[in-house]
Amino acid sequence: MMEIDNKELENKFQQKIDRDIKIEPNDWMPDAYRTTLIRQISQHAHSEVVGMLPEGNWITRAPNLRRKAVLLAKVQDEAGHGLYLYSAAETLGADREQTIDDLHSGKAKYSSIFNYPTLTWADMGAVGWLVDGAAIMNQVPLCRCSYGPYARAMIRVCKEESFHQRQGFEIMTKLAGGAIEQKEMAQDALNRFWWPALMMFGPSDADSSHTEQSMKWKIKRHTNDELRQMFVDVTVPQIETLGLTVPDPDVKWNEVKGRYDYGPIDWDEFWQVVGGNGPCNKERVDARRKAKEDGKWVVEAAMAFTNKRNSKKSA
Ligand code: FAQ
Repeated sequence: MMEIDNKELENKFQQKIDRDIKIEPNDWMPDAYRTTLIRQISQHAHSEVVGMLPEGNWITRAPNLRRKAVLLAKVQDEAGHGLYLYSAAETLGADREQTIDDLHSGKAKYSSIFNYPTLTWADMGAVGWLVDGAAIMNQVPLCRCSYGPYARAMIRVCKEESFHQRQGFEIMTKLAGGAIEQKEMAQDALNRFWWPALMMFGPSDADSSHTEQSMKWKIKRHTNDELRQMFVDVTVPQIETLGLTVPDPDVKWNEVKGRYDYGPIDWDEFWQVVGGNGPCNKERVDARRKAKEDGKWVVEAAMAFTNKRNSKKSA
């Protein structure tokens, strides 16, 4: 009997998805839909928060006050994105503390891209342009995700990411049009971030364990490879506009398919980084753990203050 009820609920649920009706926190949903969303949204939240580290590294070293103010604002935006996303995961019943502990214990994933170091100022340009550019490509379709709170959070996030992408492109434009040394710095940053940016979209469709089901549930609207291709198609002409060289000799316009072909991705490197063995994985997780430790007294003080106020109120 129970099984028949569940089947019926599942059918109704899928019909709603097929009719593009949003699923809201109190609506019935299959356990696996809830689990998938908690997984994806919390990984996304962690990515935003860990993503503050490679750029935070440059706030004190930005070349002038204007650059410093812009970078500071961008990094603060990422913190905000993390907060919306942790809240969205909470609407599904996730416990925020547990979610964050999972990041700190190395159990939870976050985007591979943030395990690469940011070595020069040009990396701030490359991260804004390529990493935020890839993030937008992936997140604009998430504004139409079937889960209401996630979709609505994405609308604001995408507006901000679009500002981030432009500030990165502006840095690259300045450097690419500057002295020879500056242009070389821009090219070097592009060389180092190009392949990791392509990997951000996730494994190839053949190796993506979640895509098929997530597409049926309209959590994902495109496959990883489709989004990666769209990114290559918009970014290659931008590289040409900057007067830089695409760091892949196989990139070539394919007249028949109406898109760029590109060379093979080093999936071994991707899985190594996802598995915790990238250049900065340890440093990133250690930094987040330390931030929690160092901020403990603030949380304790805030809790003590709230408790005191509540007991006064009830007295
Ligand atoms: N890194 O079956 P799929 C940003 C894992 S935000 C690490 O294809 P799915 C803003 C995946 O979790 C960037 N792990 O998985 C910013 C799964 O493992 P699991 C983050 C990855 O979920 C800019 C396994 O591989 N954006 O940049 C990665 O269907 C600048 C199999 O993969 C989001 O999180 C990866 N790149 O598709 C901040 C967007 N790719 O969980 C600061 C939301 C895959 O089974 C500065 N997320 N894996 O153990 C998504 O759209 C999807 O989750 C994908 C992966 C597309 C990332």
